[in-house]
Amino acid sequence: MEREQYLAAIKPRMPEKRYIHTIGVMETAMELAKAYGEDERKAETAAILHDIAKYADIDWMEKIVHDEKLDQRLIGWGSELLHGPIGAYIAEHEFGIVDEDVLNAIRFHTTGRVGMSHLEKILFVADMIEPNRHFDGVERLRKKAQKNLDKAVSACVRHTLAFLIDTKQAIYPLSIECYNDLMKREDSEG
Ligand code: DGI
Ligand code: FE
Ligand code: FE
Repeated sequence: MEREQYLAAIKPRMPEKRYIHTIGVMETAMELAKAYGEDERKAETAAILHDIAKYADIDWMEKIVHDEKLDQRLIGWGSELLHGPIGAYIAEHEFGIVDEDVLNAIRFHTTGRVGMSHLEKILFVADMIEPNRHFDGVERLRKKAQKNLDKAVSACVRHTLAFLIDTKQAIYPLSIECYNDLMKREDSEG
């Protein structure tokens, strides 16, 4: 499918604001893909579809977690944690995406995971720094993303975890595993 077809397909499934965010993620992910030698079409597809499940019915999403034997730890966390894995499910089953890297980028875009691929890192960072994001520290993250993708991922993960702790929210196991993995890597690099 071409960009315009994907965009037309996602538009009715989300509020205007989320659609504008998605366009921002698409543009940012494609810039990062170009800068870091990743496939721009893959970045484009993953970015357009990344939040497609954000407004899906929670009971329906939990039923898919059950029926498709996805990570059962997802049950009870709500749409913030479900929309990545279910987005990957929709990308595969409704849009016919077969590229595992594209599906994983969508699947893990909220939490990250241990051993993220290049494309996964690009979508993860683009989601956080796209031009419509406005929060304290976003400029610093944007600068990091231009210099070093791994450092940008690490800074984004730390920013999200600090926010969750500050706002007294539970941290999903994958998010912690991702953080630990990144800190161990940075430690061994000195
Ligand atoms: O879907 P977006 O808003 O574009 O961004 P996202 O998918 O990265 O994150 C969605 C929300 O999920 C965001 O408010 C932060 C939150 N989140 C990320 N990791 C965790 C989390 N929430 C909880 N409770 N636990 C996590 O580990
Ligand atoms: Fe998301
Ligand atoms: Fe997003």
